[in-house]
Amino acid sequence: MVSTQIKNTEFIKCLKKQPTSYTPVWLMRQAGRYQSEYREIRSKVGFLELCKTPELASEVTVRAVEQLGVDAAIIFADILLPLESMGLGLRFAQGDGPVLDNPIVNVADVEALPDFDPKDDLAYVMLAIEKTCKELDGKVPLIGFAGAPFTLASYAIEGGGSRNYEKTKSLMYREPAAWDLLMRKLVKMTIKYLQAQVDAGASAIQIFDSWVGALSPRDYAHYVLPHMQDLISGLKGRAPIIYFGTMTNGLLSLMAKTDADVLGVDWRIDLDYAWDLIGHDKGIQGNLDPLVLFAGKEEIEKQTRVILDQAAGRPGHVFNLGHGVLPATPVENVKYLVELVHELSKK
Ligand code: 1CP
Repeated sequence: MVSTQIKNTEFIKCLKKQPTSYTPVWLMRQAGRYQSEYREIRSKVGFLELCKTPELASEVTVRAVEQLGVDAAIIFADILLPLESMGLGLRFAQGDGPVLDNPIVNVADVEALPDFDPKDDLAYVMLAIEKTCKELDGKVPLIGFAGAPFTLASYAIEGGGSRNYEKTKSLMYREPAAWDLLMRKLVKMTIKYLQAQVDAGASAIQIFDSWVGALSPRDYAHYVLPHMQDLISGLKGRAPIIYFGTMTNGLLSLMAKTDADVLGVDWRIDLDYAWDLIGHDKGIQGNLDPLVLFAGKEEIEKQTRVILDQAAGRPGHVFNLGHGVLPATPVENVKYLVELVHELSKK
């Protein structure tokens, strides 16, 4: 347990919808391939080895904060790590996405999933968090994270990334009892995992439901929302919670029925309209298109101003991209964006 006093509390205040002196900003995938220092480390160690070596995971986490001047760090890890502990056989194939060699196929596979304790099996994540908090010395708060049950299930069932989620939705529709059991097992594991991250020093939590936008609102309401409500209420009070998804325009008013403090939205919706749908009792995070960082400075400024104008200086807006920084993004544009948000939003 690390109890260093956090110096820059703007991000945490914002998550609690308290007034801040400027709009806090951090970026999903702020540590990654777009940085030459990251590519240098990755030329020597594999991605999983990087995640499992607390010194290195901590180094890339802290470097992103120092390089960009963002208001929060996010621990370098991956949402898929718990699936390895569940025996699904995670690997990252060169140039391709993740592969799970033993995907879930049927009810028996769901029943056989081990009831592991993330505190032990994923101890390397907690060690990386402790080390990172020490390194940061309270400079900015650290975000802990996990995948949401639907997004995790999609990898566990498809055996990797997917376009149409055929196997995932087939199991959901055809084996509702197995689906329900899988969701409940993932919720139970994720509550323990995120609690362990908070105990290790994380000051906030983000739950990534990157692919939940593949569902219709009625299927989300029926097959996923009750589990998200259990997950988030199981964590409530431990640390502020951000619930993020993409392509969620039709789901936002349902996602708002969870106890999340803040919803993360992508760029496919105007921020002011999204906030109306969510309700102003919650905060909002987003929502610049990551591709805008491939544009010139003028365009970046124009689009950043639009988002800040739409947020209208209300407490509870965390500036972020609508999804992660892409590997080919120019580093100088990422730095420029952070400076710009700070400068334009200063009160
Ligand atoms: O070096 C490399 O090539 C690895 C690329 C990479 C990185 C940098 C992967 C593989 N994961 C990560 C780190 C990561 N993943 C972080 C670090 C913290 C930070 O943001 O700086 C986080 C929060 C994640 C979370 C994650 N992993 C998500 C949710 C966010 C999102 O992008 O939607 C998902 C879907 C994953 C799965 C995953 N891991 C890696 C890849 C390439 C993918 C996506 C594959 C796919 O499209 O299905």
